[in-house]
Amino acid sequence: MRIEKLVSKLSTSLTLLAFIGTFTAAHAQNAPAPSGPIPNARQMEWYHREIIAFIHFGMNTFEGVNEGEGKVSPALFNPTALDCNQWTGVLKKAGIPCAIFVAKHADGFCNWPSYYTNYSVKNSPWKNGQGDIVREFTDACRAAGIKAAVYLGPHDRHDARYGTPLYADYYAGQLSELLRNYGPIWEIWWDGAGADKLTTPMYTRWADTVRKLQPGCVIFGTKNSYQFADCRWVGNESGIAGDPCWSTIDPSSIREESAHINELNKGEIDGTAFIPAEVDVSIRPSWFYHPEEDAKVKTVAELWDLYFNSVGHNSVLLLNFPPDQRGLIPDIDARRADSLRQLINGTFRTNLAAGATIKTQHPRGGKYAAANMVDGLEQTYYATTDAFHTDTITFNLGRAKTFDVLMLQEVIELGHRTTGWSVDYSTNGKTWTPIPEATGKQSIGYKWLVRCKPVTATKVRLRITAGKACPAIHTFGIYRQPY
Ligand code: IPT
Repeated sequence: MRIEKLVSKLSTSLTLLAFIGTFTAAHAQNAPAPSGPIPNARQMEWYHREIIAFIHFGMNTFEGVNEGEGKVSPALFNPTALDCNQWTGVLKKAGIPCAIFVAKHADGFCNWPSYYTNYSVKNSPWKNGQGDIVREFTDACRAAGIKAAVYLGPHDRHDARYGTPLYADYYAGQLSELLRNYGPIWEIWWDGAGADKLTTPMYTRWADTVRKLQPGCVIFGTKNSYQFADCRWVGNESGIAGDPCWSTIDPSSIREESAHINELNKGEIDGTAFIPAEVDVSIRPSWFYHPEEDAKVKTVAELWDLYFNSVGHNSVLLLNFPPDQRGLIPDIDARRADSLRQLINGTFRTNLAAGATIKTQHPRGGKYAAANMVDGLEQTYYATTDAFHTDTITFNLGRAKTFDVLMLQEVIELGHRTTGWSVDYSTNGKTWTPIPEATGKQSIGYKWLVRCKPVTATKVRLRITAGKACPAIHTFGIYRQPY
């Protein structure tokens, strides 16, 4: 009797298990399959930063140049009021979640007391040679909840080992110092500038060091470090990612950089690797601080343009804030960063499409509901059935609404899917007018933003084409800029 009961219980459990198994499989089966190259976990974390601060500070700040030769004495290096907490205060207020500090630029001067060279802060008058800016920077970042990252210039004009096999040891030693002793480092920057004597075998060794010591560290790779790049250069230093801007690219375009500036800028739809663009640009004309540029700090309108041309083009904005000779980010730069944040938050606070009644042509059904596009949630999305690579999605706004910004996000974890899209609007629900700025677009990726002349509409319609796989849309948003 007892055994019978047990057997019956067991068989019920087995049936239940089998049911759960079938259900899970059916559910998983229903999820759109990834298409083409897809991002890794580091790249997904990187995308979510949206803006990263670049901090160029070093001997160049005191020499008054941008590309020092590494010949001046460390005696010249003497910030009078250096305060990394001031930097992180500025960044935190501006909502910038990650900062890349230039530990060593091409002049070879090290902002930390490296064991491997005398050309560093340890031979400067600053703090009587007892200081370590990488320490102060990483401590300040930790205290402010900002992700610390470093630029360790591969090119080195000071060190005699540059261009010899010994340089590989030198650089590996410095990399270990930076990646072992300062807590989590979220990105390492391998500038391609002047890096022509650096070979892929060298980078292979250094990349091993990075992966071993800091598995979550994003690598900005250029030229011969192409195989290790999590993100690529965008082909200019003026803050402009292409339209379209695919995250996919042929890695050889990164290796042979100068002949492929256009590919770096726009990506390649059929590229074999997933290496999105990081858009490096300075808030001032130069990378390093020069007093004569105090009147040339980018205006809020210019920063707003940069935001749309980088974050709004499926890329991450790497915006440089160079501290001055005191070792502080000037007030004017801080105020501009602040205004940019206010503009971003003010614009994207309310999605005017939230609550819309949505009609689509080829809904996949199940948990891939159309309403997911306007729910503001990270995990949910809309997809069509696998059989259809096009859709027309109509958002009935319920009443006339005015907007001048559009946002689209696709599920980039599943690869680039959308290859064409346009947005139209209607005021009577019957006839449609194209929004010129949002017509004939191509890529979406993690995020695509468009500004347009103000549009007042009761309905908005997204027409979408996907090349190789059904579209999977995470967000559709319409917004009004706050002025
Ligand atoms: C340019 C490098 O060639 C490229 O690899 C990348 O590192 C880029 O800088 C970063 O801005 S050189 C520059 C003078 C255009």
